[in-house]
Amino acid sequence: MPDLATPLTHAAADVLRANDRGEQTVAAPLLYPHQWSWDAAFVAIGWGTVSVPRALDELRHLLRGQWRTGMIPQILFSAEPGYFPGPQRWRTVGLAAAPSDVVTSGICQPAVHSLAVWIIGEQAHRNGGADAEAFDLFLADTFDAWLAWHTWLDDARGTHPSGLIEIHHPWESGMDNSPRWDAACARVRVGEMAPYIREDTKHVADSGERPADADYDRYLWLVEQLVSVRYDDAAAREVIDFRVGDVFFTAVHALSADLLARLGTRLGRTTEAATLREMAARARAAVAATVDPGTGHARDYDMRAGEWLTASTIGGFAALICGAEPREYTRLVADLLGPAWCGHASLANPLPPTTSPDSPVFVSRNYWRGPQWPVITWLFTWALRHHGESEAADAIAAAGRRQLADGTFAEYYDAVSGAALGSRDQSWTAAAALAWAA
Ligand code: 9YW
Repeated sequence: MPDLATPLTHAAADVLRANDRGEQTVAAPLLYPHQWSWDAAFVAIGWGTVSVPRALDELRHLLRGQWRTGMIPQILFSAEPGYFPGPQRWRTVGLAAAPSDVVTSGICQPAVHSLAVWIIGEQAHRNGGADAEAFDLFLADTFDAWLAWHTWLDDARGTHPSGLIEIHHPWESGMDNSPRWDAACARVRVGEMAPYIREDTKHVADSGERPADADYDRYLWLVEQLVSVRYDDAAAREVIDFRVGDVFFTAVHALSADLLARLGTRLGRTTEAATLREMAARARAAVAATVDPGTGHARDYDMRAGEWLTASTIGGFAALICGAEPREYTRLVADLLGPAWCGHASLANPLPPTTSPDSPVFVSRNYWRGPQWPVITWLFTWALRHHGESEAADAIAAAGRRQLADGTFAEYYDAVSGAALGSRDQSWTAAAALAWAA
């Protein structure tokens, strides 16, 4: 267990408690008053260091939103106001594939959930006793749900010959306005739709920290396109203006599927474990195949235009998440720590910026266009350690903890000035603080 007497972990646990709504934790007070899919996974990891049963409840609640297709949706809506787009825009209620007792959005987010299950399992077994028992029960109960999620990704979103997991909305990447999507977004032709008022800009001091209005027009238009085919995956592949192979999502799917395979083996589900391992191997090979021989970085692929997407972003380091051939892995670690990334002279903290400061599209304070996101930093540190790069993991984790010492638990940080940005008391930032202390 982390030392809860440490002021940072104590404060982090308080943030989770304040954002706790019983079985679900809102992603952030005010700005994100619902349960988000990948936030919930990270938040559950944080809860696991405080209370294993509460961590398991978080994931069970998320699974209440799972679609009959296997998709785990991006948002499970609570009754709290203040977020746009809400259920009226998503129009998922009454769809045969959607759950009948929970209202959700109609897209997904990166599949970090089996990673969370794995980490909570380790914590539970370190604690032993009732925690270990509760975890084992949970795993037996939910294994098929996580399996269905990865199977859906493989079947419905892994059909392209590249083997990359395809996304139909920038929100599915979790990195909304990243320069990763600029070229593909420029090809979205926004049509007629009902007017709307953004809520997000009301909750931040400066709208320059958030996606632009033109981005939101595209986000809303893509929702219209998905609604027009009632979120049918095959039909969406035909109609959607944004159809992109997301290399980071693919890497996360590979890592999680591998970990779920190991959990499946423990349950005696050897056939399913073998299927998951094959899925992971395919996804890992797909990530490796995207590597630009010039930069050594992984690339996303615009399936509509048939073009690589080459912005210099954190997505280029996808192989660090899913693993790669050892020499390649070591080279990427050196690059991440080097002068174009964590070691860039302009950075306030030696942490991965979401876009390289050397890139012409880098903006140090704008959302996914440059700032450092503690939860992404934490994910890289976990993956680096998992793949045997403990020294790099320790160095980045130490800097990550120093960044969080300001006690704001900000959503993201200006990469150059070091200022806290976006929401304060963001749940997954608090979870990162707890996970680093565990
Ligand atoms: C939105 C909740 C979500 C995250 C996303 C992040 C942001 C905005 O906030 O999305 O309206 O969904 O980009 O990764 O899950 O924290």
